[in-house]
Parts: sequence; C-alpha cells; structure tokens
Amino acid sequence: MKQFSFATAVLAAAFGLAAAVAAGAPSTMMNTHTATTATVRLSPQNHSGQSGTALLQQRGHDIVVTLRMSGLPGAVAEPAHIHVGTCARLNPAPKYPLTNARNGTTMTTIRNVQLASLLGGRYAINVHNARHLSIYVACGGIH
Ligand SMILES: [Cu+2]
Repeated sequence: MKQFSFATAVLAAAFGLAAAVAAGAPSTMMNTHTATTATVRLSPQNHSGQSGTALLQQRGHDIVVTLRMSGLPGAVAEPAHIHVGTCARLNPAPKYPLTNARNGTTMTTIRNVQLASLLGGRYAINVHNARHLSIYVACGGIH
C-alpha cells in the first residue's frame, strides 16, 4: 500500500511587521506659535550651482531674513523673494521681495509679518537668474 502523504505545513502566520515609516525627526520646536527662527536651505535649480541658507528671525512685529548664498557668477545681484507655494509648484508672483542675493550675506526686514504665518511648507524662498527672471537658480521651502 502506497500512501502519499503531503505534509503541507502551512504556517500562515502573518507577522505584520509594522513598517515604521520615518516621518522625519521632530528636531525643531513644533509649536509654531512660539517659533522665533526658521532656517531654510536653498538648493540649486536649473543647474545653477548656486545654493545657500536663509535664516528667518522674528524681531517684534517684523521678520529679519539673512540670506547667505554661494556659487553666483561673479558680482551679480540676483532677485530673491518669498513666494506662495513649494519649490516644485511656485506661484510666480512674489509675496515678499527680499534684498537682491549676492555671494555672501544679504539682509531684509519684512515689516509686520509673523513668522508662524510663513511656516508649514506653504511658502518658499527663491532666487532668480539676474538676466532671465523666469529662470530660478535656487529655492528652498519654509518649514
Ligand atoms: Cu522670486
């Protein structure tokens, strides 16, 4: 007598390994209502080779923006603004103009604006090519 015994040990133990999606470390103060500073990293766009950082500081009713750029071609001054939107989808109309960007540091005071109202990824800082304004050379979202 032949007996084929197919021992199908089905271990249907579905161990749901909860994929811990790294949602970003909470490295900054989460209470935006008390935020007094924000740092924005501006990355190159359109192969400009230009990058920088912007420090936004609440000073009373105003915001002081300190923009540090590098990689600009020579001594040019390039238009810089805060726009509504993200770097991927920017409203082309500037919301707040900044002092023209140069190699090194430029500063701007934006009157009567609360930093908290700019946080959350709804605004971005961008820098434009000096001759061709429609060409963006660097951008960073305000978070
Ligand atoms: Cu702009």
